[in-house]
Amino acid sequence: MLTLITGATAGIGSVTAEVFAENHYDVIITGRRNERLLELQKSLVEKFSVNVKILCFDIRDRKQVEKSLHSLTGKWNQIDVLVNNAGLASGLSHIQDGDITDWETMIDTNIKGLLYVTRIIAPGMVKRGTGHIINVGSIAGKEVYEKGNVYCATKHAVEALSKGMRIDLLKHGIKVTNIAPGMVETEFSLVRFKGDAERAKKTYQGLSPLTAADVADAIFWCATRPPHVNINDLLIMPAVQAGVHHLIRKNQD
Ligand code: NDP
Ligand code: 8X3
Repeated sequence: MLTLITGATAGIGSVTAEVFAENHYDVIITGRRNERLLELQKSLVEKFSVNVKILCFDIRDRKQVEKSLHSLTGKWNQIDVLVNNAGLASGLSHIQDGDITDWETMIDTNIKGLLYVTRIIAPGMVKRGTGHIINVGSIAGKEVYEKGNVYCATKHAVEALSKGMRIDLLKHGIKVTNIAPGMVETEFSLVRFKGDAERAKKTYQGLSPLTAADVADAIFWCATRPPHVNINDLLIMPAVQAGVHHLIRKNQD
């Protein structure tokens, strides 16, 4: 069995690659940071004796995505599970103050990048009449919060695309799952706040957020249901979070 995971250089994607490898799947890992991909490849091969292929590309760049994914041949081109995980939030601003470059980065990564990858991988699944696409959405795809405007819009788009893909691919025997996590402690906030570690740390202070391992576990569980079962949509939250507006911190009333 073979799984392709986008955004495997950090956080949810990195641990997801590990969980699939631990369960004897070969994996294709992608991201822009080649050194991290090399480190992960080495560790997965040593620990689990699986085959690991690296594809280093910027998911926003359609030509790079096409060149990388079209380089897959033979058994590497028979992808059973595609985990569309690469994504980010960039900035946190009221709409009237938003940085248009941030908006474009989020739209290009979270929506267009996911589409570029899917457009190349889905036809092979259709041809083989089997496959599973797992899109990493978010609670931000179900609710909207102050200053989250464009990030939330991209994750609403992921949710709509998951629904659309599921309908279009139904007759081809391909499963489509939308995974929607609440707060997960990864590099997400460091990226959102552009390297401001103090601000990123504050996001998780006084609470137990989800870990990347919690989400990876949920992704793997969805991918391993019996053939007649599909998990359409899985909302996974830290126990201290009821929604984007309801979060209990230890130092709060
Ligand atoms: P991380 O920042 O830890 O990981 C993000 C991954 O996405 C990295 O591997 C990064 O790789 C990759 N990525 C980002 N931009 C690009 C790009 N232009 N080209 C290729 N790869 C890219 O964050 P998370 O693990 O938390 O995020 C993973 C997914 O989970 C995202 O879609 C996020 O929106 C979603 N999510 C996160 C939540 C959270 O609270 N953390 C909650 C709900 C959903 P590299 O930089 O090497 O390119
Ligand atoms: C990430 C979760 O609530 O920070 O998708 O938007 S949130």
